[in-house]
Amino acid sequence: MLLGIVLSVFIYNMVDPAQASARRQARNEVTLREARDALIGWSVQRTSSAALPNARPGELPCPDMNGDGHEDGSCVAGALGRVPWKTLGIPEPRDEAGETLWYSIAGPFRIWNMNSNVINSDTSGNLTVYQNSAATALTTEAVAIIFSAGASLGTQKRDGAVAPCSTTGTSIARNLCAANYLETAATVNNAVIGGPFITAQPSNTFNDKLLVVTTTDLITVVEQRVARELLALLEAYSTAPGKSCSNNCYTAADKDFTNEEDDSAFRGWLPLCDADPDNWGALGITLPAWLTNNDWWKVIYFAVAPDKTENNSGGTLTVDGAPAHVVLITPGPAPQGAIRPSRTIPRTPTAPSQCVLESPLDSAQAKAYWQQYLSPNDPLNFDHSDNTYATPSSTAYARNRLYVIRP
Ligand SMILES: [Ca+2]
Ligand SMILES: [Ca+2]
Ligand SMILES: [Ca+2]
Ligand SMILES: [Ca+2]
Repeated sequence: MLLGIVLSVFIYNMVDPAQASARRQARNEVTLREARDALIGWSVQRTSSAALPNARPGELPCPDMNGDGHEDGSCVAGALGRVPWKTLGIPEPRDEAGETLWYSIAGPFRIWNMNSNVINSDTSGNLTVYQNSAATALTTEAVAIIFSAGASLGTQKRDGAVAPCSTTGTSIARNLCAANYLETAATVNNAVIGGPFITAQPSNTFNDKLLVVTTTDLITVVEQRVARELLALLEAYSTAPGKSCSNNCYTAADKDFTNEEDDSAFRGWLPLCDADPDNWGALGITLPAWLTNNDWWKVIYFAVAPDKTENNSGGTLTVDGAPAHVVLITPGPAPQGAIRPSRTIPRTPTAPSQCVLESPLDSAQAKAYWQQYLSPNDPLNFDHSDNTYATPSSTAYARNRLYVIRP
C-alpha cells in the first residue's frame, strides 16, 4: 500500500508539475509562518529576571550571523542573518531549496543593551518593504522580515570559503554572506543591511520570498500579555491583607499624567509609581522591572469603580451595562506614521520608573491625550467622562481591546 502511495504521488507530481510546485510553495509559506510565530512567541514571554534584568516583552532576538543557530549577542539595526532557531527552540527552519531562513530585525525592537528606548504600544518598527517596485511600499514599519532565500542564482556561491561580502563590506565565509542568498528586484537589494527590502515575482535573477512581521502582528500579542499581568497585579492589590481600606479596594486612578494616584479619580492612568491608599511595595507587591521601565502606564487606559476605591462611594462602574470593578483598555499599535502623545509629552524627571513631579495635564489635556488612544467608534469609552464603558466594536486585529475585572 505504501509503495502504491509513493508511486501515485510520484506519478501525480510527474503529470502535474504545477500542482507539485504549488504544494512546495505552500510548505514554504508554512515554514515562514512557523518562524514568525516562534519569534513572536519568544518576544511575548520575555521577562526581567536576575540574570536578564532589562529583558522585556516585545523585544526580538538578534539574527544568527555566525551560523551556529543562536542569536548573536548584539546586532545593528536592520542586521541580516539566519533565524536563530536554537534560541527560539524550534527545528531548523529550511525553505523549499533547503536553505535556513534569513531574518532582519528593526532597531527599535532589539534588546536593551543595544536599544534602551522603551518598548510598548507606541513603539513601531521602521523597516521598509516594497512590493514589486520601489514606488509601492507594503509597509514602512516592519518589526522584522523573514526571508526564504531559495536556490542560488547567478554568481551566488554558498560554500564556506572566505571571500569579500558586499553585505558586510568585509571578507567572510560565503555561506554567511547575505548577498549569496538574497537578490535585487526593481533596483532594491534585499542583501543590504537595514533595507529597504522588496517582495516581487520570481524571475531568473530574483527568487526571495518574504514574510513581513508588522508592528501590529507583534504589539497586539504583547499587549495581551501585559494586560493580563496588570489584571493580576490589580487583583493582588485588591486582596492584599493589611490594606488601608475595608472594602477590598483598588487604587484610584492617576488623572493628570503624574503616575501618582489622585484621590477620587476613577479613570485615566494606572498609578504604577504611587498607588493609594497603599503603594504597591507596602502591600508586598513587586512590579516587574520591565513594566515600569517601558512606560506601559502611559499607554494602557485604567478605570476603577468608585465604590471599589478607598472612598467606597461615588457610584459603580459598568461595562456593556453590567457591573465591573476595573477596566483596562489596550490601545493597539499607533496607526502607520502616527506619533501618539506618550512619545511627545516631555516629562520630568525622565527616568522611566519615577513619578512625574512637574507639569501635570489639566482635565482637557488628559481627555485629549486619551482620545489619541481610544477609538471614536466606541463613544462610551471615548468620552473619558463617566463610569460607563463598552467592549470595543471593531473586529480589526489592530484595535482597542478591553479587559475587565467583574464582581
Ligand atoms: Ca549566532
Ligand atoms: Ca534568493
Ligand atoms: Ca496624579
Ligand atoms: Ca464612558
